Amino acid sequence: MVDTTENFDAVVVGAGFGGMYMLHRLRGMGLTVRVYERGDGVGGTWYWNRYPGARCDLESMEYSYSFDDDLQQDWNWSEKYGTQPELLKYANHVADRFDLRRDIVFDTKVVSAHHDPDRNIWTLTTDTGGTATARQLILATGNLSTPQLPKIEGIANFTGRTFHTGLWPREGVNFNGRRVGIIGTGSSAVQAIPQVAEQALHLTVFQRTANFSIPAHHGPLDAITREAHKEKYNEIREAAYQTPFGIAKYGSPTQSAFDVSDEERQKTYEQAWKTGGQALLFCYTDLLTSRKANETAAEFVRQRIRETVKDPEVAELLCPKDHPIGTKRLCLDSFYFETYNRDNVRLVDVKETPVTKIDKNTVVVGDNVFEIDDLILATGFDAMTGAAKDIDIQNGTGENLAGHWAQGPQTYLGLMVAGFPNMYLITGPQSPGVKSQMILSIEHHVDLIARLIQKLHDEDLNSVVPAALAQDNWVSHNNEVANSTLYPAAASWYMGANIPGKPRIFMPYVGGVKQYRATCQDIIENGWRGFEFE
Ligand code: N01
Repeated sequence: MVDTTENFDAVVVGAGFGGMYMLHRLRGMGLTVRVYERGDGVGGTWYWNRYPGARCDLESMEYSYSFDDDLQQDWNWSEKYGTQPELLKYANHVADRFDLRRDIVFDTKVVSAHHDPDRNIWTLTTDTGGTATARQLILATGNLSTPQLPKIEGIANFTGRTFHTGLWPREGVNFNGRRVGIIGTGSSAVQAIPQVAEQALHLTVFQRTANFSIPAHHGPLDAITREAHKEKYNEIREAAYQTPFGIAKYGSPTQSAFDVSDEERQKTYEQAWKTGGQALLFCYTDLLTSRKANETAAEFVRQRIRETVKDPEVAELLCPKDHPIGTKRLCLDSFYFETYNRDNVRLVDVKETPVTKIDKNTVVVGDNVFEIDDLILATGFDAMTGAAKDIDIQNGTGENLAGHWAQGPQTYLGLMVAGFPNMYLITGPQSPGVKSQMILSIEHHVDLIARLIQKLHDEDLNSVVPAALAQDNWVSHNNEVANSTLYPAAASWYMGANIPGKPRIFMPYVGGVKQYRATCQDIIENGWRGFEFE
């Protein structure tokens, strides 16, 4: 039989923003690289999440690549927050500009990756029957890329159309004249609901947990603002590295919510509300560490909800009361709460009585039956670990990644996993990734991975792997940092709480981008402390 195995220096799984830049970077080092992508195009999150209203919750001038100055100078964002179509256009522009597609195999899912410790080689198989080997394996599989479909009795018998926000049809969906039901009120739903309500005959929103949301105050990006930003682009990027979340616009606050009078605090929140976006969370130092401080911001937002929503009962249902503000991803919206004033929108609380079953064309909640034509599942993702665990990753010495992570993810710096040599994660669990400007964190990890691989090459080394102790210490540190904040108080996807049976461990690193980068730098200056080279 002819061996059709293809051999590369490195294989990258995923052609989102992480995989694309990794490919570019490794190619620049003279390596042969193969990227596998399950979609038929680049863009990752922005390829899959095409639901109406999908846009980034970070401003486009910041949420973009910084690695190439010509790219950031040439590209013109047209809106304050990048829309999904514009972000996808940008991803395609980058792919064309750097001629990335010739090394990407689309429509192909990596099924397994097995390491051979004797040859120090990874062998990958794909769902199209392909096999490839590589010394280096990079998982650029994304943090929110494994859609979570709720296990509701009878859901398979639904006779209408069903859509998950993270698997939205490329051709779009027309809801004209349709009775639509949407399950979920997270960031995706908060963006989709106002748009679907505009089109549909009727929209029923099934809400389990009310969510905090802040107006985005979205709008066009004028040329003067854009050019002024571009003039200072490098300065602004540098400033972002010194902030908690890698966003130049949101520096570290300097005072406690109780260092100021009630009136002053109210004024500050009002200003943040007018600014929109995540600004509110950056008003005071203790909003994410003190329940009492947090409550001042939470109550401010609840008051805005009560002012906006005309029906007091509906308003009260929409007021989040079971988690501190910011401990679930703070949503950004355009007229979300206003949408509940429409005659064709109904809010159904499914906290006390969950969705009991779905049958033919109905959603049943206890004794209440709701007739719908279309069902939107805005039910989120098996976040941070789902995509990597979906691949059968074996290290050749008796361990697989899913088993290694059975009690929750364990990594060193969110970058590598003990026992899995030459396998790298881009913005993996226990890195700032999802708690930062993602592209900034992606670029940081890609650069670290490139430096590690370069070191192997320069020093004629076979492999790198984190020491088990270094990993244990990092995991403990991650947990300590998280436990010193309010984040674990919410049943969020950060905690794995949205997936039945998933271990409840706070997954992202919340010590901040500035601290994380300083730690990485210190590790490098100390001979890549915690990494073992062979
Ligand atoms: O998913 P989610 P998402 N019955 O997990 C509910 C990023 N993002 O796709 O909270 C009833 O947040 C669930 O209820 P509960 C962003 O980081 C960014 O909206 O578990 N309800 C929740 O309301 C975001 O955080 C952008 O009680 C059920 C919802 O479904 C992340 O992606 C835009 C249920 C899931 O919310 C994920 O957001 C979009 C059930 N059986 C997304 N199962 C921007 O950049 C689940 N739910 C703006």
